[in-house]
Amino acid sequence: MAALELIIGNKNYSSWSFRPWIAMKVKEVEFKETLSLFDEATDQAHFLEFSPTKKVPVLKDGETTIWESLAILEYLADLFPGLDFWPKERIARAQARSISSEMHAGFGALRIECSMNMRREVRAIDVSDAARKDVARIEAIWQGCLDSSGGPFLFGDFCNADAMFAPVVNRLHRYELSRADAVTKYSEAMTALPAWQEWEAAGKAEPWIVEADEA
Ligand SMILES: N[C@@H](CCC(=O)N[C@@H](CS)C(=O)NCC(=O)O)C(=O)O
Repeated sequence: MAALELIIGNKNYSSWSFRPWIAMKVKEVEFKETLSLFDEATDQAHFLEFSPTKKVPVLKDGETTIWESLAILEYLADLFPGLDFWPKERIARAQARSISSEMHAGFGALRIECSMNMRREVRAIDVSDAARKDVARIEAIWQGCLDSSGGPFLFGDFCNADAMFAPVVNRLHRYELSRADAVTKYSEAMTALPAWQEWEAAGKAEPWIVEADEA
């Protein structure tokens, strides 16, 4: 098997990069990590050298390029069927895919107003009604999943759905957006992961400031 390479942006802000990265770490998949930094001056023109959309993350498997975080997670599930990137059980798997698609396509207000920011001080900001609705929907998803599975992750063991929601744990905490029980419990499980802690420590140590992501 060719070596896998995951190309990501920085760790402090790049929430889409974080998703496949944490899934691969938790599932102990070996990969080469390549950081390709954002460059506001050129609008990331250099991303076009490896990414058809000029966005990160990108997974390279030999000559093959896979882009879009959710497609990367699907590819990993195909590549490593024994690692349960999706839940084993068919209905749970369908639900995990439903909420992952919802995350991939939605929650725009929350994502735009409250960028993932690993080193941000914990401080509330004024957010729109749309962002509040996003938070309420996330609380309901997490509560429903934890009730059904018994936790500690959305479908019991960590799976791709958890990878898709991982950056939201940072947002709800850093912008003081929720006090729901499900959020507290789920955030405890997520932030206890060595993979989470590795990413967060690396993000905090980065020197780069992206003004647009500093709410
Ligand atoms: N839908 C894409 C979103 C990727 C995305 O927006 N990535 C950001 C970084 S987190 C990016 O590369 N931005 C650079 C740009 O838009 O120029 C995915 O799921 O991978």
